[in-house]
Amino acid sequence: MEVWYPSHVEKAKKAIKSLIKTVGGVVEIVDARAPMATRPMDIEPYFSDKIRMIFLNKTDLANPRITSMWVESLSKNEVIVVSGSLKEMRNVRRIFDPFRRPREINIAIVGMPNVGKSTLVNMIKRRRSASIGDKPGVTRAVQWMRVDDHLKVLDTPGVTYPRIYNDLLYAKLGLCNVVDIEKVDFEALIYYELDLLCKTQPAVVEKIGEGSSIMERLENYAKKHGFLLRGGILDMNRALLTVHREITHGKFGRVSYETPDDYEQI
Ligand SMILES: Nc1nc2c(ncn2[C@@H]2O[C@H](COP(=O)(O)OP(=O)(O)O)[C@@H](O)[C@H]2O)c(=O)[nH]1
Ligand SMILES: [Mg+2]
Repeated sequence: MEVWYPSHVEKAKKAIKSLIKTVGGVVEIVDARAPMATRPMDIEPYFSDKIRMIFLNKTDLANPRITSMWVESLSKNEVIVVSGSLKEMRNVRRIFDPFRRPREINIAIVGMPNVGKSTLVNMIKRRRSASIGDKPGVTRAVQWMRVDDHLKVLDTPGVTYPRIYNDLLYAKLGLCNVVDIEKVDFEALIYYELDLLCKTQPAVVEKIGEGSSIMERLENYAKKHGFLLRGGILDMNRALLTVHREITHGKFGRVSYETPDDYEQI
């Protein structure tokens, strides 16, 4: 499997490295449906002297039982582990409670594409309308948002990119929308996704439609939805893309794509 976004990876890593220098704490946002696959592992060495939090976001889409397993298993290290759904959260500031110290602390948010970094930043911004610059009149690349008297958050989250080295990881990242479906061979990616679900979550695949194979199920799905091309041919691409969107947006239920046990066996 090819490395995805090869040039961005190094650039993003460099940017995060310098961003991290200015903070005392880091929130790593991951997707609760695949917390390990979406974890920004290769930049974690930069965080050794920081207060670290892993925030499992999008719990509204994940299997709650598996999310609890992940929180427990990730908490074994010296990391604060929190789970939740930014979409459903009322008081977003509470995410930062574990960082509170008597003196002021600055925090950076990092994570892979689409995990919810901007959502979190915007939620903080909405609470405190003005972001605060370093010094007035000085050109600055960095903006801080004050959460309260003791806590400031960097308003430019660090984007990290996965190094994709196998089909399984690629499928998980596709299912978490970390991989932009419009920038890749979506047909191949969605088949990897469905293959993963067939093996681990057959009940989800059954919801696509009747059939003894994925292809047959997709055909029935296309028929049921009237996805037809000129001449009455089934529009299978549209079926694939719609199924992908419905699965990843929770229309087929709350599904997790990996459990801690998948990793302990290695
Ligand atoms: N279902 C669900 N969607 C979320 C949640 N948090 C963010 N999203 C959605 O995920 C998508 C990506 O979020 P965004 O903040 O842009 O991610 P970023 O790329 O990390 O900045 C958006 O469509 C958000 O509305 C959540 O807790 N649950
Ligand atoms: Mg963003």
